[in-house]
Amino acid sequence: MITLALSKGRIFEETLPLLAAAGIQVTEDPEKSRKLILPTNREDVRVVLVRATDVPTYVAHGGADIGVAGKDVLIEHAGEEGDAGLYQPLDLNIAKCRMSVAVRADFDYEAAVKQGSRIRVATKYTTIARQHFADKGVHVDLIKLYGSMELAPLTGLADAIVDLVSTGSTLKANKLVEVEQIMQISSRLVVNQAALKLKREPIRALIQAFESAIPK
Ligand code: PRT
Ligand code: MG
Repeated sequence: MITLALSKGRIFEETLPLLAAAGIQVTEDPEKSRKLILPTNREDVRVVLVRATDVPTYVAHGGADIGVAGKDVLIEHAGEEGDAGLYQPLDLNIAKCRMSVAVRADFDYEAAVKQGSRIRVATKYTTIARQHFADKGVHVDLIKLYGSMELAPLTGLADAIVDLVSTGSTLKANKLVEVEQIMQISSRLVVNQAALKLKREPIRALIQAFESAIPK
């Protein structure tokens, strides 16, 4: 049996065509079912639904053999737990967005950076943010949040946020402006290293099929 860990929503949706290329169809709709283990048309493949941030944990510890996770999630996971046991053979080029710095329109980010003042930055992505500002030589006080980062500059909790942006409409709706792009983000295939040895052939076949179907 091969167990694939996916999160509901955009990663599940955008992984479906890759699975199809491997001849795999998920036979139940996660939006309609309450099941956390979904069967497929192949008796030897099943999908487990987990939170996006839990995918690397499942795969690293063998709760799943393979999984799909955003680069953001993988960097943060490695920052907290290291990346032992996790093999990342493919960038799937799906669930694309970017990691950016955003501020209130009336906050002069460039001036604050130039003056060398301490900037208060709220984010869920503390590993990425810490590294980014360290590389720039900017002093920051990081404030860890678990959601609704946009609120932080609006309430005075922080001067800036580090968050994912795709269309930009969330920032716009909250009157925030993107002042720096830190990195492009897409989702990767992650494989449990022990499973790669023990279930070598079926996993290699999956990796190859996925690779042939990566969107341009
Ligand atoms: O939502 P939930 O709390 O359950 O979990 P999650 O946010 O971890 O999962 P999910 O499914 O939302 O995201 C899974 C992965 O998709 C992330 O790890 C990213 O790699 C990738 N991805 C791609 C995104 C986005 N695009 C994205 N736009 N993840 C989140 N967003 C959010 C962003 O945080 C912001 O709140 O969408 C908002 C901005 O979108 P725009 O279009 O308004 O700019
Ligand atoms: Mg989300």
